[in-house]
Amino acid sequence: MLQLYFFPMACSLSSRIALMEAGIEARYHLAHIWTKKVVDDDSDFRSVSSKGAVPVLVLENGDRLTESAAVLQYIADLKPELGLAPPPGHPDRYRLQEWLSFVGAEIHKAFLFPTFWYKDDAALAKPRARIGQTLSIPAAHLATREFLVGDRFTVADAHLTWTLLLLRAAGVDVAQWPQLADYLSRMQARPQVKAAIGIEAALRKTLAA
Ligand SMILES: N[C@@H](CCC(=O)N[C@@H](CS)C(=O)NCC(=O)O)C(=O)O
Repeated sequence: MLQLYFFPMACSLSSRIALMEAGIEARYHLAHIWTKKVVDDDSDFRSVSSKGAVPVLVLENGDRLTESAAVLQYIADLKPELGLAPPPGHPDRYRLQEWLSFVGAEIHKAFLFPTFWYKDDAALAKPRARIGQTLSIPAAHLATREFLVGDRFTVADAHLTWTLLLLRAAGVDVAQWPQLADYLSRMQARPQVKAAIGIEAALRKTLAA
């Protein structure tokens, strides 16, 4: 069985959404990203991945895969019939990778990561000034489309949904972009997306308490 190391409401939520949308059972291990402890057994998360970051997907053969873009495509390719990623070689596969890179680099690492990890107003001035311009890109794209790639839900939607969920806590009101707000509502209405968020939001509250 696949295993996913995750931290509730962190970027590994996209991988949980992908697994649940694919109907793939997995064992989930909560890895605390600040203490670097695996909560199951208090072991050192860095011995699972030297990056000390979620997601880590442990494959059936024991190999460990990191980086959301790779993990998400791996999960999608386990169930090609569901179309969670366009097939390798299809022109839309590159569109999927384009969006996974954009979400991972331009929204996650350029804005969410420094906001939650550094909390330093001076250091955050430039990321804050830039995030509106960044979000206007998917907003314009989604003005005429239901999903980021093609005409169905893909793992790129799982990843964008996660970032949009966190923006409010990072001080950005997604309602400024009605297309993004509508898109987020549509994504949150998907039963598996809603269930995945419900599980992680509840776990996150337990941790904060
Ligand atoms: N490039 C990686 C970034 C992973 C990442 O930054 N994960 C965060 C949670 S959202 C984390 O575990 N951070 C802990 C750390 O960097 O020490 C990806 O896209 O998966």
